[in-house]
Amino acid sequence: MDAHLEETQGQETQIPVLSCAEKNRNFFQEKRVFVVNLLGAPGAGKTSVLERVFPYLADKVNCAVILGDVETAKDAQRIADCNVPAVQINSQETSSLDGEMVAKVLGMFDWSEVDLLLIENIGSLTLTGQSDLGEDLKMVVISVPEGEDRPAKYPIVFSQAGACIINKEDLTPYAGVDIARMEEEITKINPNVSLFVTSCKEDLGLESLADWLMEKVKEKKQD
Ligand SMILES: Nc1nc2c(ncn2[C@@H]2O[C@H](COP(=O)(O)OP(=O)(O)O)[C@@H](O)[C@H]2O)c(=O)[nH]1
Ligand SMILES: [Mg+2]
Repeated sequence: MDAHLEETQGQETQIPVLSCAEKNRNFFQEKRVFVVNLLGAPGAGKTSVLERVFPYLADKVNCAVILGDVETAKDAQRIADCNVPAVQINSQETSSLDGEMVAKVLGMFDWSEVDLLLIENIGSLTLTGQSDLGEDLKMVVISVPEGEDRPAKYPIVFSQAGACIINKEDLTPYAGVDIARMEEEITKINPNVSLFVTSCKEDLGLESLADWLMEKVKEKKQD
């Protein structure tokens, strides 16, 4: 029998048994909240991109953030300092968030006040590629110093992403990395990905990213 189906006793009908991720997805659909699963290596700039994109979303889109880290609530504090509701999950021995971990904290937000939920997954380019939290979209952050060959080495996460942010553009002269080649490597794996080049230090590309997110939020409301 299909893993997602169980037979009800004495009846022929099969009732679908939803995974936690599917239940989350139904919940977000009901609330018309657009959800991003934000992936990337530790230090790529996931939290920084959130901090820097919020000013462009303020007064237009209500955001909330769930943050996954092995230990500490440092990232949740950074987001709370931006006046955005944030809940930290500490995964300890698990290297990726899962639907159940996210489901457990959903009661901590006032959903009437949320249009866009950003879930910063635990820093990794391996397991997180397959992690389904019930999101609408996976967005991966790669930083320039990680190098042009990073997408080819970790293709799953890039192949599953609806959007990719190439961050730390300001470090290009020091890193000796060709951003155009990096973009080529990413689109070779995933031709349909939406690409953004950003610098959190120089406030580059973040307004475009905010505009794109606002469009996604609008589409979800009309869905
Ligand atoms: N030069 C530069 N540094 C950045 C940029 N974005 C983030 N950083 C730095 O990179 C480090 C890791 O950033 P963080 O947002 O914590 O990464 P995360 O682990 O992916 O959430 C911090 O020291 C940031 O200040 C950027 O665009 N340019
Ligand atoms: Mg972080």
